[in-house]
Amino acid sequence: MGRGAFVVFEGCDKSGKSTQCRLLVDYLNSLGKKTELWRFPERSTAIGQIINGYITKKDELHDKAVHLMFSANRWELVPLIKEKIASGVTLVVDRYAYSGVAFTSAKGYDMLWCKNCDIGLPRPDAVYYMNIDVEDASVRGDYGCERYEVSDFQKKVQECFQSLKEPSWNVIDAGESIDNIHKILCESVLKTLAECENTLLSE
Ligand code: 2DT
Ligand code: MG
Repeated sequence: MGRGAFVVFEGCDKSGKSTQCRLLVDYLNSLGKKTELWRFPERSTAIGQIINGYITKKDELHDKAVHLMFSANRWELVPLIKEKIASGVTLVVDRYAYSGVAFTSAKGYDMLWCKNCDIGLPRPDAVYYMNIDVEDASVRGDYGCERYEVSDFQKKVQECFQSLKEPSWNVIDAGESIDNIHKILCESVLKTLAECENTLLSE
């Protein structure tokens, strides 16, 4: 049996990442492909709880300190990521290091500094960038409850994502219907699964 795939979704808040991740995970499991839904920040760990306090505006932290916390939250789960993928489980991950860099550099910090602590993390086999107009996103759901959920800041985050974007990213028009996006993603992810089965996870 080949390894699982490491699939990451990125984008601004309310771009539909979580909805599409859930649909995709259900679809892959329905085909008998063992798949788990993950997210970063993973708020259940000790580090994740500190991050949660910050995100929910309960606690204040220095921007650089919280940036390193977000990164540490990924690093603490690297052994489990590797173990799952080696055992044939596909991980569909709602946000990863690109969010880390985009959100902190949107505050005005140097992008290279932001990237440094994530160097060496497992590299996703596929990145889906949910591209949405920030104004359209702002009228979706309960936008506005957590830190960062303000249009002006999201616009900066969007710009930072644009400068982080690599040629290999799959840019998805997140203004499309849920069904259409889901269909596009299913087809694309099945290809990724087949392609990475006999390759190694890279850094
Ligand atoms: P959710 O909206 O996905 O719950 O995330 N964030 C996320 C960072 O600032 N740095 C990171 O490394 C990650 C993974 C994005 C909560 C917020 O946390 C931000 C939104
Ligand atoms: Mg959010």
